[in-house]
Amino acid sequence: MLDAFAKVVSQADSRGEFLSNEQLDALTNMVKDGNKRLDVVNRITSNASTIVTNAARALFEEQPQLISPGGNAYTNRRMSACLRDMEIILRYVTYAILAGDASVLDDRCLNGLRETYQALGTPGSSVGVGVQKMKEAAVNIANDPNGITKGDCSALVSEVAGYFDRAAAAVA
Ligand code: PEB
Repeated sequence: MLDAFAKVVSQADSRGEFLSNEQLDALTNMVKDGNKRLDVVNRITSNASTIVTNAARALFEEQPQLISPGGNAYTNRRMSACLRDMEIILRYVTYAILAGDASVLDDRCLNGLRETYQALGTPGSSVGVGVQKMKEAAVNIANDPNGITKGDCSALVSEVAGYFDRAAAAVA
């Protein structure tokens, strides 16, 4: 598992080079915007159950076959497995946001997930739709101007969106 700092160290070391100015500049910017990053993680984390529940509800509204008899989220057992999966994915996305690097999400969550869903007969594309819905909610929460000093969060928000897109693409 890497974070943005460990990543540049490993890249530089594999070439036996000192850190480049570009690498140091990028990390300096990351440190400067560190409070924004922690705020976004905090906001998503504190709203995790709402994000998961609303995304699942919207998914089942669009794809009611999932909760009809024989559907992949029919029965309490499958429904709770489904909500749990969405929560796991959201949790790893928050780790990636904090680390500023996708490797924790890739290595501990997404690696092999597509094959797991294929083996279970769970429609990965539907999981992908659920993840996209969590993305919309998380981005709205991150961009909410209430209760914070206003600033430019566009780069951070597109990084956040990118982790959700990565998760959705890994299973769809
Ligand atoms: C991945 N999901 C399920 C299983 C596993 C995962 C390993 C099988 C074992 C179990 O049931 O617990 N586990 C999960 C994950 C990690 C992990 C992400 C990452 C570290 O360790 N059903 C739907 C929706 C979707 C869904 C499309 C959006 O209709 C999910 C939610 N996942 C779902 C369901 C099951 C499952 C298991 C229904 C149960 C499948 C079954 O037993 O029939």
